[in-house]
Amino acid sequence: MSRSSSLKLLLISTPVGAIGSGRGGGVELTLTNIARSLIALNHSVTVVAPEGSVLDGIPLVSIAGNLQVTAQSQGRETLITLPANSVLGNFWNYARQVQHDYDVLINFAYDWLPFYLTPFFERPIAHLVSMGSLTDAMDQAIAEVAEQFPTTIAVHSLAQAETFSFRDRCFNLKNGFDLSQYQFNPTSKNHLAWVGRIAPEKGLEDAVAAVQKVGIPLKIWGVIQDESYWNHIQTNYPNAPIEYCGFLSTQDLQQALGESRALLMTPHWLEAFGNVAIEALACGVPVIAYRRGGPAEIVQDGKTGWLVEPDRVDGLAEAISKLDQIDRTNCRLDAEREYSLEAMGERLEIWLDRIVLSQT
Ligand code: HBI
Repeated sequence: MSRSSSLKLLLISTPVGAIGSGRGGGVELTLTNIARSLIALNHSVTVVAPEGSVLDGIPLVSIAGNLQVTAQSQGRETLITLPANSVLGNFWNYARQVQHDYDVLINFAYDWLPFYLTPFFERPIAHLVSMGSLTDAMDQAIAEVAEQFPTTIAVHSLAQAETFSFRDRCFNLKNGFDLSQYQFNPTSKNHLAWVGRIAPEKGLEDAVAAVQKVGIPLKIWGVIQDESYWNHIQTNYPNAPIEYCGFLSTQDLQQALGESRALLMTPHWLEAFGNVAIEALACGVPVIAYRRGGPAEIVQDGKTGWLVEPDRVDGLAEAISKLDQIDRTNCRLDAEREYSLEAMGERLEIWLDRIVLSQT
């Protein structure tokens, strides 16, 4: 039975950065796309986010307070911490007061507080978990919610779910994008692309080693998050045909990315999803990725790109030599079939239906 009525939804954002600042990372784009997808399905959406957030045309409640430290920079034994006057605490104090104006609250923070508070709220809280397992304290907080409210946890990939003990209670939402913002480019110039935070876990040095081997230029876009890592690459590969092209807006990035022969994805950590893989496919750009994490579930080997054994630079080089076998039209079609706002909207309806029905 599918629910025909529209829902009143309160989306509570990540506390690590204002939406539009870039400090929130992938979840800024994810929250915006989920909000747009839900509005297109005639639900009523309000977003709670740190002051300074920008969200065109979507009702926004800006909350003051001190930002949270990012979780991925910490070890498994990391203690749960909150700054004084935490924006996270202020988010959930507000949510507690207004909860009866909504049918479902959706949490986007990878932080202890919203999970701990879930049983104390009278309205259901759905949680979109944005990363794989990182710390013991967070694993326990999420597992307790998964135990007590088994329909409420969503993830971006099966590989991400696999990192948790409650893997069978994760709903695979994947992700979804406004594909009208990405122009299909049937042809390419003679260069490859790498896009992401320039930091060790992203494995840029493998892509550089591969293009040094095959002699095809590599254009690099993204924030230089780890300066010493970037310097290490330039020192170790002085003759590699690489060019750093800065950090671009979505509009400019998709224009530049679309001219590439392929996107190389070389993560050394488990990417929960890999948003940039969809952005490439939407422009008709094949993806060559390590068979690891979210990208391994996105790339259709031999059809929309090539999957390579993890950390094998020779495998990357071999995949690059086989790019002519990939039809760029298939890349765009796959993005439209599986990763459009409409396709994600269908998955959102299933997730929310189960939560609402389990309330009755
Ligand atoms: N760290 N503490 C914390 N809370 C978050 O919500 C969070 C984070 N680190 C990264 C992050 N969210 C987003 O960039 C995800 O898209 C990965």
